[in-house]
Amino acid sequence: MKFPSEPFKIKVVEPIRRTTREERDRLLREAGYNLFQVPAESVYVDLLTDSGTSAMSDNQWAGMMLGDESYAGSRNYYHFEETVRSIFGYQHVIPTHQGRMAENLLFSTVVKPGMCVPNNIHFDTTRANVEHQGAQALDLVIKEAYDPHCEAPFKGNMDLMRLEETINRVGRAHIPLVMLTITNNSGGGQPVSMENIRRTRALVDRYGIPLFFDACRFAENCFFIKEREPGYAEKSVLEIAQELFGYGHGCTMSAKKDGLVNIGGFLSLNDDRWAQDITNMLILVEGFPTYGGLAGRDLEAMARGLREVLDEAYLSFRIGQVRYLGEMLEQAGVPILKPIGGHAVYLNAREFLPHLDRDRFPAQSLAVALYREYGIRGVEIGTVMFGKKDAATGRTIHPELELVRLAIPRRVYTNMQIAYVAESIAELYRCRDSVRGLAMTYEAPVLRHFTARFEEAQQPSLLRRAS
Ligand code: P61
Repeated sequence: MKFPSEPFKIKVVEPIRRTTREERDRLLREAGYNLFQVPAESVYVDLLTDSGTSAMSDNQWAGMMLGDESYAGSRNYYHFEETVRSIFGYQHVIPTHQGRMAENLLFSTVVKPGMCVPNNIHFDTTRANVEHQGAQALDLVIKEAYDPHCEAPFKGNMDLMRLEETINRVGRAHIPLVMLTITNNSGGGQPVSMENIRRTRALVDRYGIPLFFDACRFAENCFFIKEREPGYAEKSVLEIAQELFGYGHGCTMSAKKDGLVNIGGFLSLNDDRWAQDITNMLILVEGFPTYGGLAGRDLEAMARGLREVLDEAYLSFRIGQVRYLGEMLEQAGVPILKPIGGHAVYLNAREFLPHLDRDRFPAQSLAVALYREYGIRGVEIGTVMFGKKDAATGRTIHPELELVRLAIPRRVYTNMQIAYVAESIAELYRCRDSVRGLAMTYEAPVLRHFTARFEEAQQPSLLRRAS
C-alpha cells in the first residue's frame, strides 16, 4: 500500500466547530495576527504542533486508571523506568513534566558561561536553554539541510567536518556535550542516519565529549532508518532504537511527541555524577525523583505510549499520512520542503509568496492567510521564530528558510481532513498574489513568536471564494 490505512478505529470523538471567514478575520485582528493567540476552538484543522496533541489509545487510558499517586515509589514510575531502560538503555531515568525541563536540568548542570553546545539544529527551547546559561548554541547540520529541493535521505545529519573544526577551535574543555536532534525538527523533520550517528560518536570519543540525543521523535527517525538505510530493512524499529541510543551517553525527551501523551518528558543518562546533580535540582524545581512534575497516571500513559509508538503498523500509517498530504500538495504544484518530513509538511513560503519581501514575514503571512481563509492553523518557522537583530546595524538577520510547518497530530485527523487541508492550500496557492505581508508591532526578548503582534502591511484583498 502506498498510503497504509489507519491501524485503529475511533472509539471517542471530539466535535469541532466550523467558523466563518468573518469570525476568523476578527479573531486574527484581536490576536495581533499571531496564531498562538487564537482560541483553539476557532480552528478547524489544527496543525500548529504535533506536540502534546496525540490521541491516546484505550490501553493508555486504561493505564491512567491504574495511576498510583503515592508521593514516593509509585508503581507507575517503576514501569516507566523499566520501559525507558529497555528502549533507550541508559541507567538513570529522570521524569520531567515536558522536554524543555529536561533540557533546563541538563544544561543548568553541565553548561557554564562561555561554553558551546553543537547540535545538528537546536530546536528553539534547546537553543534558549543553552543561551540562558550564557553559552553558545551551534547548528552544524550538513549544508544540504538548507536546500529545500535537495532530496537527500538523511538531511538531519551532522556535518562532521564542521564539528571537528569546532572542537579544535573552541577546545574540548568548552564543549560539555554534543547533541543530535532526531528527527531534526527545525530542519524539516528530517532524520539522522545510523551511520552519521556512529561516526559522530567515534569523533566525540576521540575528544572524550559525551553525545546526547534530543529524542522527541526517535521512533519516526528509526522508521526512516529502516526504510532508507541499507542493512536495516529486516531489523525491528525497537532494535534500531536500541542500537541508535547505544551510541549515546544520554538523551532528553519530550514524550509529548513520540511518547504519545499529552504531557510528559524525561532525561536519561549513564553518568552517575551528572545524574546526582540533576536529581538534586529536579527535587528543587519539579518534584520527587519518582514523579518529577507528573502524576502517577501520566507516567503510566507515557510507559505505554513509548511501547505503542514502536508498532510498525502505526509508524507506517503515521509516516504515510504525512507523505499523503505532502504528495497531494506537490501534485498541485505547491512548493514544499523535500523530502517530506516525519511529523510535518513544510511549505516553502519564499517560493509560495515570492512577491513578499523577507521583512514582511512571508511565512507568518502565509500562516495567517491559511487560517483566515480555511480555518487551518500551521506554525511559522522562519524569521519570526528564528530571526535575530544585528546588534551593530539593527537590521534583522534572517534564518536560511521561511517555512510554514503543518505538523500532523498523531492518530487525530482522518485522511478526509488531510485531503481538505491539501485542497485548501492548493486553492490558496492559485490566488497567492492576493496574500499581503505583515509588520511586527511588538516582540518579547525571548521566544518572541509566542507573543509577537503584527499589523497587515496593506489591506488584504479578498480571495475569490466563499467563506
Ligand atoms: C513543536 F513553537 N516541540 O515542535 P517540550 N526538542 C524538540 C522539539 O520539537 C520540542 C522540544 C525539544 C514543539 C512544541 C513547541 O516555541 C515552541 O515538551 C526537537 O515542548 O518542552 C518541542 O519539548 C521541547 C512549539 C515548543 C513551539 C516550543 O511544536
